[in-house]
Amino acid sequence: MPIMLYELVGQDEARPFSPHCWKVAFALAHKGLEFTSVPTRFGVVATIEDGASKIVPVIRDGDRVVADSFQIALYLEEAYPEGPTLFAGEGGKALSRFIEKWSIAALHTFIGPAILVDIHDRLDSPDQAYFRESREARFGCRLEEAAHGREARLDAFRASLAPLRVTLEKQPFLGGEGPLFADYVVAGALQWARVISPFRLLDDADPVAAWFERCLDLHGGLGRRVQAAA
Ligand SMILES: N[C@@H](CCC(=O)N[C@@H](CS)C(=O)NCC(=O)O)C(=O)O
Repeated sequence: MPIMLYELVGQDEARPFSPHCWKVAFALAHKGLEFTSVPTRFGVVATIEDGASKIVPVIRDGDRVVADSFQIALYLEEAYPEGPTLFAGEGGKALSRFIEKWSIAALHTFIGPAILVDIHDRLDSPDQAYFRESREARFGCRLEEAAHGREARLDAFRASLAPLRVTLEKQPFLGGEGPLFADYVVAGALQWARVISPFRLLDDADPVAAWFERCLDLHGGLGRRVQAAA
């Protein structure tokens, strides 16, 4: 039986948008594993798999239920050693942790506020109320205020991607010649915005944009199965 991946969706079940769920979808495909996406709305996240987790992604693989994108990647690496590696060894696991933290600090802190209203508008109405209340409490302001001025902050965001840019000018993937989980961590953040928001994060001429396009091409174009939000 294919692995089940609980993925966050809004009004359109065919458009999973969570960055962390995308990391796992890419990781499953990287390992050559079939999976079934289980569209999951905010309102039911806490009830899936008898309340196994308050957040998604969650996977069920036979008897095993695993939550959290990084834990899932570690699980896949251990359970499916015959598939292509996600980490290229213990050092790669530690370095991927750094990339995860950097991605949260450099990408999520800009992308999250910038696309809050776009996410809200694409949720179904019970989820919209939950999302507004929980995110306004988290950000300490209205969703609209958190997103306000995103165009003015865009140049600084693009400049902050310099470590990624100079690396990807020298090699096709963060993993080197081919992708590793570190690529999916960063690509998941960019895919979050691509799927849920018409706000364009990257300049087309940026080597980061070229790398992201390569990531979208991987695994039979998995990332392109969902078109960019219009
Ligand atoms: N560290 C976790 C973070 C997962 C996470 O934040 N998931 C969000 C969606 S992107 C969630 O499920 N939120 C539920 C909620 O806000 O109620 C991971 O890497 O999987």
